[in-house]
Amino acid sequence: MDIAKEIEELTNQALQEIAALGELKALEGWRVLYLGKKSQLTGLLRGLAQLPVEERRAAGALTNELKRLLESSLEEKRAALQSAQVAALQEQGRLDVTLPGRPLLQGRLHLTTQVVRQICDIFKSLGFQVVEGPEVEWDYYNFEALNIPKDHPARDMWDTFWVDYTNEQGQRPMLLRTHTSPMQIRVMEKTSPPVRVVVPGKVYRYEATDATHESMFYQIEGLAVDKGITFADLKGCLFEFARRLYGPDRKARFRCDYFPFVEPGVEMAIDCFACTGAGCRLCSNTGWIEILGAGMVHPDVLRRVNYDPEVYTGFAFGLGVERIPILRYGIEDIRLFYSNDLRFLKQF
Ligand code: YSA
Repeated sequence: MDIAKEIEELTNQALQEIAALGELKALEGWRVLYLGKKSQLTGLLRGLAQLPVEERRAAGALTNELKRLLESSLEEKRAALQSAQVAALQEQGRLDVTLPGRPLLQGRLHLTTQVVRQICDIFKSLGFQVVEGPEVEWDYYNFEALNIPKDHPARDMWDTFWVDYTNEQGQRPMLLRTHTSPMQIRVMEKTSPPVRVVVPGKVYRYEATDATHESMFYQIEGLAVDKGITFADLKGCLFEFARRLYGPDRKARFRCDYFPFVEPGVEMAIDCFACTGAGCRLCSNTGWIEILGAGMVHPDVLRRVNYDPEVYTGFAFGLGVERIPILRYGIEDIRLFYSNDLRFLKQF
């Protein structure tokens, strides 16, 4: 049959049928029949390639026009049937368009992410850059380069998940990083001073969990190295950080502490939120809550990354992230953070 004739007949037939349809379900049948993969229209489109060149252009234009017509008729009919359906439901009183819609569940940032961002923003405003590093780490970066050689008693401070790593050269000790401090070495190896970075990330400890200890938690490391950095800069920077995080009314203090990669080392504490220094269960009756470890970068650590300790000095610190919201909101168990209980997570 002449293709123009065939298209004309098909158009008339399709339009007559669609005009007679009264239900959305039947409309789907019409769509399959006239626009589906096995429809006459699809056959016509496929057949175009076999037509002689002189006929192909005109036949192609007619077939595409038919396709557009069928598609627009389908959309128009669908809209008309849908409004008729709504009107009928309203008529019967089964559709109350004044009812409020069902709210869509909205996701939110995890509490830890919120706090990490807040802390990083404070340090960014103090001139620090945010960088990240690997969670599976070499023994060298996690311990050796930080003045903690094998059999050093300080290794007991960080119970470790070891990972066996073997290649053609043999076995090399790998681990899940126990703190973010290895990034101090990685950053200094790659950068010349001045350095000012903070490093947020997960760390892992092979220890029993309890209300204040998780085997996976977050730390934020800080490192600043330059000419003429002194302990006063460390104190000024961290006290300013505490002031911005907790407000001007909180007190902060430093006390001596030991970490093999700093000299001198300190712990920083702030006065207890719950008792404002008087002593309570939360602060074990001390009136103070430790939030981070810090110190002046040890000269041997600087030498190991080819920084001359006669020219450059620096400070570093590492804080436990969960401890900040635990104290702020009085959260009683750190294990709530990562047990995926929406009743807990939705509160923040
Ligand atoms: C010290 C000096 C520096 O120059 C730089 C960094 C540091 C910190 C050191 N790398 C470190 O990890 N010290 S720490 O073992 O005392 O941990 C730091 C903080 O992590 C603690 O103050 C505590 O808030 C948190 N933390 C430790 N073990 C934890 C934990 N949080 C949850 N669960 C655990 N199991």
